[in-house]
Amino acid sequence: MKIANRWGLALAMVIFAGLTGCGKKEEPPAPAPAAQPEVTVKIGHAAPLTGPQAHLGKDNENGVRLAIDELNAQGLEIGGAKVKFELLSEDDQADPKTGTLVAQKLIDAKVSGVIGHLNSGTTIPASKLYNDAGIPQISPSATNVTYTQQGFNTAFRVMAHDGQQGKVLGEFAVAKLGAKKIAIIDDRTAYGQGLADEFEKAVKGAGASVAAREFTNDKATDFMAILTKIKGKRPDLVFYGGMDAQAGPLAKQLKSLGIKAKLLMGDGGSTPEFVKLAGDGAEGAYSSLPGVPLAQMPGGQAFGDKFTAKYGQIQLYAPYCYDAVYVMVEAMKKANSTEPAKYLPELAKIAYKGVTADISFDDKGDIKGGAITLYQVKNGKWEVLETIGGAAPESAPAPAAADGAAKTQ
Ligand code: ABU
Repeated sequence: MKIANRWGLALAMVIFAGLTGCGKKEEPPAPAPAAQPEVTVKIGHAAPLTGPQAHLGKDNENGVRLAIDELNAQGLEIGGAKVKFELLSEDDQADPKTGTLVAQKLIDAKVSGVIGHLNSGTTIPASKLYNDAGIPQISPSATNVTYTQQGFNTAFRVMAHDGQQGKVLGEFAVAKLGAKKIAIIDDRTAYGQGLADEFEKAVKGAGASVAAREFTNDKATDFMAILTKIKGKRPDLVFYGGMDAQAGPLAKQLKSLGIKAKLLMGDGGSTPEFVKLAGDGAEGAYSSLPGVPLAQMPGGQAFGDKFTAKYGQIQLYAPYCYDAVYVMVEAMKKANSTEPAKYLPELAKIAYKGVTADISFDDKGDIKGGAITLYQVKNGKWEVLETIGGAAPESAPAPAAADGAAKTQ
């Protein structure tokens, strides 16, 4: 009986303890860890997305988009918050006035930085607005010298400018192509006229004469009157400062008029679109393009594969747009802030290994050691001739043979 009672008492105690928790107070459940804050960081982009340069504007936009998509997939944390980048892309129509309107729109939308604009004619007036708002701007393609000479600490560019490009083109025309009597045409844009001026200075310095200086505009497609006038001057080289939408028909009309002069252009004509528009007038044309050929860029091959799989053929500046985004975000990471005033000082002193080059800026915001490459259309394709200048990046592969090497496109 005693044993039975003892077991009964023990059982009662177990039940009681189970009901009361052995007299201990029940701990409240641990609070769920606070969800990590997420911030949306707006990156502005502006380029002509309609009109004759829409193919170039979309190319720029896609370069920016590829970088933003990759960065979002990385799930970056900046300043203690998970960061999601959002692309705000605006069509400036390659028009200076529209350029300032869309710049103000991006500023009002509180973008943290701007990649663009594509054209010098829009980049330069927009840069004052970005500077007044303290917003960093990296142009991937505007090459007019003035952009970075206005004293704006917010203005950067990731390719060599037209002071460098015009000099290389002028010396190439005289020393390598043997030009003695030259005709120059430009489209009266900040880029076209600015590059033509730099080219004229360089060819005169190298001992050639300028037999004609003509101009058109960036919407024209009929150049017969200008070319007929130039034909009478019998130049041995025609230089065109402007974009492919004009350079293509101009090359075609040069051929149809039987003008034997060599055709030379800057980066604006250095596209697959030029070859398409010029038809049989494209063969033998020369151009320059800031930077090294895609095959010689440190990350050119990988970038080219990714970009073409997603968006098709590279037109011109897409790799530079991609790098511009990464450079901006690298500065944000270093500052541990996406606020323009906080990451701007880091941007100014950045040293970043991009796909196009090792990128760092001089005190004006221009890329240090920017190269210029010369090309020629051979059998309907742009082929590399030679690269002038540029610092060899540590990670660059050995340069490919000039002939037959892949061009940026
Ligand atoms: N760099 C040629 C095209 C863009 C521009 O500077 O207007």
